Amino acid sequence: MTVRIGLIGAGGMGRAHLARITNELSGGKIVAVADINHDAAVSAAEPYGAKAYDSSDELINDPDVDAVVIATFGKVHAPDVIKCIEAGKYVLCEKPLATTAEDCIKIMEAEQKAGKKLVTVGFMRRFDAGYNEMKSVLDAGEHGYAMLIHCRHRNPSVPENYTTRNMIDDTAIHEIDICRFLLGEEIVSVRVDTPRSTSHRFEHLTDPLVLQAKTQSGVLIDDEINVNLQWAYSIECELVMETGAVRLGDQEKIHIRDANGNRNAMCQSHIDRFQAAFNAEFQSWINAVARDEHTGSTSWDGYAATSVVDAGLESLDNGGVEVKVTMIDKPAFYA
Ligand code: ISE
Repeated sequence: MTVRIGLIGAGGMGRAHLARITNELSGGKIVAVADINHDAAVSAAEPYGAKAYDSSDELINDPDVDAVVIATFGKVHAPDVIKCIEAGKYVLCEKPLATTAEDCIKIMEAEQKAGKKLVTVGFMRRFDAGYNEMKSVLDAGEHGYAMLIHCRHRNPSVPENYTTRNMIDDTAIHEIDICRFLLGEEIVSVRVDTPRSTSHRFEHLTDPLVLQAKTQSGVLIDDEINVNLQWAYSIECELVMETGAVRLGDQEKIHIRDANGNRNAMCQSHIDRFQAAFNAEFQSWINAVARDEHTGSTSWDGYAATSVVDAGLESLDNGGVEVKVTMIDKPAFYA
């Protein structure tokens, strides 16, 4: 079966997904694109012979659309995700699932009413080979249990409309999710510190930040969020167990050795660094939809990440105090 896919949101990320589904993956076909900017919808849809819609409602209700990818801004995700659920369609929604915990709860309620897991959140790192190997090493248990995770999330630069809050709700949200994935437990408290800022930032930013989080079993996570590095997109992660540590590779393809030293090229964007993970995520989703099954992170994962983000933002607003993460009990549906 070919899965007929509709995309909502024809920005850079959405277009990258259109290209991967068409050129790099199998089993999926782009049949419709919706964007409130009519010209953007038309120009994104045209190369794929897809229909262009100005409204997400039309796309979700189109009987030719089997499943939906949402790549709009986080603030407008919730109503579209709920409409997809009500239409009985699988939906892969870019992170964050929603920008408030209340909206994530509404999504979970709609999904439970539908009686079927239909929502996958675009936490693509769960499909990254390196993180999966790290998880296998931890789960094998040979080195004891996890005690610490050291993370670095470094972007070369960010646009002027990016805010200090985005360092948590748009950037660190990836570490929040991947640490939950690696450890298989929830984060219970968060604090955010503000070291000296780089001169390479827009004046309104406080950059870098350091987010520290504690999990149910007491694992301490530290995350350097540093978004005006200038020289690379660099993601690091080291998980420290009792008798060993496992570190994420740099994913370098080659090393050059010459009179200037031994070096490898650095990635410059998340699309570059996580290309293989995005492809694996989307291929897995297309295959699962064709089998009428769910894959990847759930609405619960989206809710948990947003709840931790909320605590992080509260800490940022209150001078770095430790803030408890408040969450509802996990519904059995997501066990
Ligand atoms: C962006 O939205 C992403 O998802 C990237 O993975 C992250 O590195 C970047 O900071 C975000 O703005």
